[in-house]
Amino acid sequence: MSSNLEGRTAVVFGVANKRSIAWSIAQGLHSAGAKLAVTYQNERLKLEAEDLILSLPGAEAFQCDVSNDAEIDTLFATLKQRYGKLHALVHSIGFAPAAELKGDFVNTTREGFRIAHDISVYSLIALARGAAPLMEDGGSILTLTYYGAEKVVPHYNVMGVAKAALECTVRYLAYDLGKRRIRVNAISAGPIKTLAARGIADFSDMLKSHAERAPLQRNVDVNEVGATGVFLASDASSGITGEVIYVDCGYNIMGF
Ligand code: NAD
Ligand code: 0WE
Repeated sequence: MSSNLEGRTAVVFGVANKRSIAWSIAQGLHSAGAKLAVTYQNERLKLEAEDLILSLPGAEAFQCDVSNDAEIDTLFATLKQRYGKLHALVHSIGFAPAAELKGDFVNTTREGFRIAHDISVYSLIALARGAAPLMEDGGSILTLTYYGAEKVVPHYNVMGVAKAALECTVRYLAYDLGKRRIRVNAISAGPIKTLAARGIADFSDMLKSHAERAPLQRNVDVNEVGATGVFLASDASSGITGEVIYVDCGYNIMGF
């Protein structure tokens, strides 16, 4: 088998279970021939995540809570020791306290705002800084965003503000890291029923109206996001950096 990521090493953050967008990207990278390191957040998710990760031949599992600088440092020291070089990094992490995704945006708390930005935005900067020295041959960093960064999606609230900051962070990192031949991009995915979407009131109604409005008249499949992740990690996208690529069945182009 010869694929476009043969001889490359990638680290993927954000696998919680088999529905995770990170899992779909990890599977895609693995099929394309990449050697994989996959991380999960904590002990609570370990059992389920490790089972999945270790089912990919050659893949290794590591724990890393991105709110903790020491865990990030330890992880990259381990990756350097284990793999030497890194070619791609996937950041598929977002979090705000559940209470912030209910009720009115005007009631966003200082702590809710801080946590959402720390976990969903600052972590990309910290991970990029950790990965860059290992990307000696250049590399590709990608993250996941959502349309609520640009237009109001009721109840997305502080996550919308955090995703706007994330998209801007992608541009600033792309500028900084461009001279080291490291590209940084975001995929703006349409709504997908993952763990992060569970418990969101009216998510099913949202999926329905999304499918009605989108030019392709359906919702996005998680594996379409996975395939775009493989594209952005590979040399096929060598001229693209600082960009937000929509994988949303065209939803974002509609005015009415
Ligand atoms: P998911 O719940 O499977 O993934 C979110 C991941 O974030 C989990 O693996 C969780 O463990 C991880 N995480 C949270 N806090 C962390 C921390 N402190 N340290 C390390 N990891 C932490 O859900 P998903 O839908 O696959 O979400 C992945 C990304 O995709 C998120 O950035 C989300 O905002 C984005 N996204 C999701 C959708 C959707 O509709 N599901 C649409 C567009 C963008
Ligand atoms: O980015 C997301 C989800 C982000 C998310 C989800 C949760 C649920 C559990 C962040 N933090 C938490 N915290 C929790 O405690 N999406 C793009 C999916 C999503 O979430 C929404 C959406 C969509 C779409 C919330 C409200 C409205 C729409």
